Amino acid sequence: RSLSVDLRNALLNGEVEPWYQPKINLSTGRPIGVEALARWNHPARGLVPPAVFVPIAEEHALVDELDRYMLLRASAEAAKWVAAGLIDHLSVNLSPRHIEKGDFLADIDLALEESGLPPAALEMEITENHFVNANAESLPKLARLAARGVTISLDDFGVGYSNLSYLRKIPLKTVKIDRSFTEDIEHCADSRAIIDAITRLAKAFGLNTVAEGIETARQLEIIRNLNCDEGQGFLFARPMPADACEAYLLSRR
Ligand code: G
Ligand code: G
Ligand code: NA
Ligand code: MN
Repeated sequence: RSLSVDLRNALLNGEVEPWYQPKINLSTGRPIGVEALARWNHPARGLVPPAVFVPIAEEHALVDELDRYMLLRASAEAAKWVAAGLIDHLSVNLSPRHIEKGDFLADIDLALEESGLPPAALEMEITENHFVNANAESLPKLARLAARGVTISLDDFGVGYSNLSYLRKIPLKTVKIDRSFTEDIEHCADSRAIIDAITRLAKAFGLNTVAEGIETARQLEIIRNLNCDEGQGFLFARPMPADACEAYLLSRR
């Protein structure tokens, strides 16, 4: 059977679940949020990575269902962490296709209502690449999202074809600097210069910055010196199931 058929069933019978990767406030060293990342435990194939099934979901118009499922489950699970003061917010990835075609505002309203998560504690991550072919309806939809108090983060920033004017047009709170810059920051002066430029630009626009993919203490030190606000990466924690994430957050409260 094809993976797309399997994925449709997987969403119904709970084979897909959100794992969570913490985001760290680099001035306090404390977790400030968690990003929900989809994991699919296929009964025959084992763990199927999102790099494989997210594109399949996008091709087969299943991504709205995947995003809705993730949004509902992650909001329900993370609402108690927010209520307990363990984190400020939950971040959920939103596929470009879902923004363009889907009724994602209704999905978000449902997730907020069912979970009791305050809108300001929900952040939607939108990949920068989306805005290459953004249709005219995306921007007003994102404005309506922001009007609800939900925040928006521009994911994978710096590697797409984005036009810097989107920093003004999209009601953003946060810019996530792509992992590829963090990866070679120790050896590549250009990557340091790019991160430096992005953090300065973000500051000028009043935006928060997150560096992705921090794996070493040295990378962390450089990123701190470049005045990045938050960090995420294997140095702090890998994505983990809800139980493990809760234990991690409790141990660092
Ligand atoms: O979790 P990594 O571990 O492998 O994720 C790979 C890619 O899949 C990332 O680009 C991530 O944004 C995307 N992804 C993970 N979970 C989701 C999800 O729930 N919805 C969408 N649209 N993309 C996701
Ligand atoms: O596109 P997005 O930023 O949502 O993708 C997140 C992806 O990055 C996930 O696949 C996650 O597992 C992965 N990731 C998170 N931290 C690190 C890290 O420190 N190193 C590497 N190599 N991957 C990471
Ligand atoms: Na993301
Ligand atoms: Mn990213």
